[in-house]
Amino acid sequence: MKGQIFKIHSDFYYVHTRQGEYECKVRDVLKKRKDTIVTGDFVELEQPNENSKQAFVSKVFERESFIPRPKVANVNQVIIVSALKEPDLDFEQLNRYLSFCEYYSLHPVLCFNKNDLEGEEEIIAQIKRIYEPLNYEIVFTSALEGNGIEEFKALLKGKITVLCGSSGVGKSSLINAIRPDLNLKTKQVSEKTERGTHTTRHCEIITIENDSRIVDTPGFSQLKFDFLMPADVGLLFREIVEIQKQYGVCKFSDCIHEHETGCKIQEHPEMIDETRYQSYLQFVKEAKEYKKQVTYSGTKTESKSKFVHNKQITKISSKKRQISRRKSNQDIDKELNE
Ligand SMILES: Nc1nc2c(ncn2[C@@H]2O[C@H](COP(=O)(O)OP(=O)(O)OP(=O)(O)O)[C@@H](O)[C@H]2O)c(=O)[nH]1
Ligand SMILES: [Mg+2]
Ligand SMILES: [Zn+2]
Repeated sequence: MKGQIFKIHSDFYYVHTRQGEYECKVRDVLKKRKDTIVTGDFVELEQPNENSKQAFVSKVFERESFIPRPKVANVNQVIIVSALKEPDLDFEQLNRYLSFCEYYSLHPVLCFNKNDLEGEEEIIAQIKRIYEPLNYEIVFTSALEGNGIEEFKALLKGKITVLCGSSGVGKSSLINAIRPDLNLKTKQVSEKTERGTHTTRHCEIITIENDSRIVDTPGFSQLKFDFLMPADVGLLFREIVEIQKQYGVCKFSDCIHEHETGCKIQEHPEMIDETRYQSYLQFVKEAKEYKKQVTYSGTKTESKSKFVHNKQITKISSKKRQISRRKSNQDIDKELNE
């Protein structure tokens, strides 16, 4: 029997199958390999007793996608939720989510919530000006008044969607708007800290309808671009890729489009919005700091790589990252390299 893990709780794995939900343990052979099973994994179940709703996970199928924080497999869409107002739209955060989607090859949709508030015309015009030419899918909603909610719901059909976005933008409210019976908790004074532990601990796939599933989490919010080479950051910006397609590549192959001569990106400032370029520079800065750390610790970058827009991105191996990170007393996020 095949199924999908929708929740993991201590040693129990909850699996959704055509025959209903099963509470499972994992066969010991699978346990030996660390981190083998995460929420979203498709698995094979063995039923010791036909009438029981308990079973064993005996096999894990290959993943189509993986997000490291929180760990979720097989997600095929990310809805990046922002508020038009309250809190103010943070373009850098939005671009960060977008670039992560590009990096993980996940389909992003931009959702701008709270469109019931007054005086938003200017920001809406700015959003359209920046993101429509980049061909990102955009939806404007109000979880409170119901604007755009049908459209939002339609986006979920046939997909496993992760909702990400800063605290207070209305992610849980949006889910409640399409499924009021779920009655998810929304903004409470103490929610922020609680939510932190909640999302990392119990990341759960909620079934909205038969073929619509959603994960309510802040997504990869804390991540920085400190795991790739500065010259590869441009591959995560569609307009930069487009400029090079139209006007050719920069003079230097490791150009980071900052102050170099013969840089096609700097020759065509009209092709990239200023807020996008500023976000780009910030991500390059993060990648540069990391490169410096790696160089300082006397290690070289590794040949492990990944393809984005058919171009190879160099990744720094987990071993090398550990060495330099230990130096700076930071957490190690091995999953990034999986
Ligand atoms: N005016 C207006 N307020 C909204 C809308 N959606 C949500 N809110 C309010 O915004 C606040 C935050 O909403 P939540 O749904 O808790 O936000 P969240 O994104 O889940 O936040 P975290 O769980 O902390 O990440 C609540 O007070 C909601 O009532 C909307 O469309 N319009
Ligand atoms: Mg919430
Ligand atoms: Zn350049």
